[in-house]
Amino acid sequence: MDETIRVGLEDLNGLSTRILTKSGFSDAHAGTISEMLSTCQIDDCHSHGLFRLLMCCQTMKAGKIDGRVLPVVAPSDSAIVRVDARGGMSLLAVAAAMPQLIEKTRKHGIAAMAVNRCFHFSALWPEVEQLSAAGLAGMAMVPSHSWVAPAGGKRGTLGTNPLAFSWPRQNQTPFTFDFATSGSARGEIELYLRAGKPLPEGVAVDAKGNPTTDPQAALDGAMLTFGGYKGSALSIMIELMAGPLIDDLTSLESMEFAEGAGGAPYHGEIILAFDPEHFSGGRVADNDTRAERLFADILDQGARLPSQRRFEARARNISRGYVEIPAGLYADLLGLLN
Ligand code: NDP
Ligand code: PYC
Repeated sequence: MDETIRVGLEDLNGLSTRILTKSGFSDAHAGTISEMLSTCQIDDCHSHGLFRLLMCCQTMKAGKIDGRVLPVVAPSDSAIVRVDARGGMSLLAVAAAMPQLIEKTRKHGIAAMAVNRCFHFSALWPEVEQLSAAGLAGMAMVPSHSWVAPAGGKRGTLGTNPLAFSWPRQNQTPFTFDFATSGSARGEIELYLRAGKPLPEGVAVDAKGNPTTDPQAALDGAMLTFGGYKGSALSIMIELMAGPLIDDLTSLESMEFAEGAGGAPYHGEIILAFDPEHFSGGRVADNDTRAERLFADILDQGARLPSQRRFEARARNISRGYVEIPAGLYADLLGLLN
């Protein structure tokens, strides 16, 4: 990393909250957003840590979000909990519905949360890890804006569409992955732009459809899905599952809704949860042993599990008591307080 500034862990939430409340978010929204940003920053998830304060403030400036609205969780006897974010940021809505999702999953074995009408800027792993912390397996997905070309195309139709999964493990960190179905998150490309560095090959094409490693040309052109037609199909699935399935917008529609204003996309989110107790016929301990054998065989050959880097970063940052962020970003964040 270039020149960096140390931010003490005890200052992380306060800095974010001050910026968010100044920008117009209520204490409740600022609290859940700050918690998410600090959690990501402590794990060195730079594209969705403090950097995303810029997007949150841009979203407020764009004028379509309600920074003070409270979400409404619909009453339901079924395995589906629906929460209407009512045009606010997603996180307060997810927090309001998460206890019901856990309760319904324990009751039915499988349950889902559909979040509607939310602005969305965040990483998904902290949400699925709430499920694995409760002993459940969880998946989450969202569309975004139509920045990503489908395999074989050269025009943005799909979102960067992250998919996250978390599996509970006894007495240790869960097995979790969380990735964009584009070659990288758009936030990552923005970080390359800020650092003045070229992108890896194969992530984007320019506005004429030619491969590019220039971050600005990539942002002006179209991003590509990971894994060719396979990532493209996964991305389309996410559009459908977190869009039409739950009566919410696709990335194309989110982009139209924005009318060229910056900030976070506006759409829905789906979170699915599974209770191993129900699915394994009560043989959770035996099956955990078999899952652990799988993980051990991966590690035994020198491969790493997803999230291992993140858990190591968390341990390091917690033990030293601070995170490091680029000095340029820190200056931009302080600028948001003026
Ligand atoms: P990365 O490519 O950085 O990482 C994706 C996942 O792969 C992580 O779980 C990572 O673990 C794991 N991983 C990376 N390298 C290896 C390896 N060598 N072996 C095994 N596992 C590995 O993520 P993205 O840039 O695609 O996404 C970053 C974040 O952006 C995500 O949290 C996502 O939710 C968020 N995002 C949000 C969007 C939104 O609309 N809200 C849109 C797009 C992305 P580790 O962390 O330990 O490296
Ligand atoms: O990094 O692709 C991204 C992203 C989109 C919305 C929030 N993050």
